[in-house]
Amino acid sequence: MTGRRAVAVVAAIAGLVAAVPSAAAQHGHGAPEPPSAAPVPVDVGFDAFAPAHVDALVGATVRWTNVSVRPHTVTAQDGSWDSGRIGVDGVYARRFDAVGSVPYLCTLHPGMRGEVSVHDVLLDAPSDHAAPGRPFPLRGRAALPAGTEVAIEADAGDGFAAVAEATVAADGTFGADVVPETTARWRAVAGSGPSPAVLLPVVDREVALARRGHALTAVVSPPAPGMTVVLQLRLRERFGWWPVRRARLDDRSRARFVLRRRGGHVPARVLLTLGDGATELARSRTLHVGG
Ligand SMILES: [Cu+2]
Repeated sequence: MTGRRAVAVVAAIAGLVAAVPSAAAQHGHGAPEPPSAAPVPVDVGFDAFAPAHVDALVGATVRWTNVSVRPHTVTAQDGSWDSGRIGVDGVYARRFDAVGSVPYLCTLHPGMRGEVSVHDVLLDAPSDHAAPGRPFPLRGRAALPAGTEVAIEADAGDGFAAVAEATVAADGTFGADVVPETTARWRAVAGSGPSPAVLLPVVDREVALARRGHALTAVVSPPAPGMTVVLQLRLRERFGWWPVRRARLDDRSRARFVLRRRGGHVPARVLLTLGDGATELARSRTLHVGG
């Protein structure tokens, strides 16, 4: 039943505790890339650009790669620049230094159209859902001097309103922890105008925890397959709750932890977290394992 498709984790607690520092040091998968990061990639397909719309920071390079079996061009709609023929597997890169929208097309197949939107400020699309009333880290990048103030705005249906402020760091990134109550669109405002809006879904989730023998099964509802859960144990020798194992919810929104421990009862609970494994969204009741 549950065990087959569940994430089965078998580990000795002693070994898990020893592994905690390395787990804590892991980088969250949603960490923002610095503004000087790799070019924005666009695939040139048989009859379409993918994605057809990209957002880029001022000064960023967009890189088109012909992944199809015939030649194409990347040509500004106003004729101001032209890649020439891009052969199969060929690449064309162009840097964009001015804010604004730049429509382009393929002159060989004029139905192929795309657009580059260039901005002073971009908000990273959240990779996780938020929970109501809990802090959520919003991150972004700016092509603006360090120290520039960035207004963080939200629109839950009544129009955008300022919610938080952030400051551009030396590496061009900025961030603010916001506490959303409901699903909303978010944007950053600085320089020449607002960033494109990103949607931050807010979902109130519950973590049910059941024990059978040495196995703990966590079920998150509403379903959240792929999201991160963390098993915590309250360890007397560590003076509190410690994360001992991290897992991803399977396609049935479950995770299974199998514990082996000699002697003594240990309180255990499971947290639903952001991808960083640290920012809590919901937590289960506490059960006792071992003994
Ligand atoms: Cu073409």
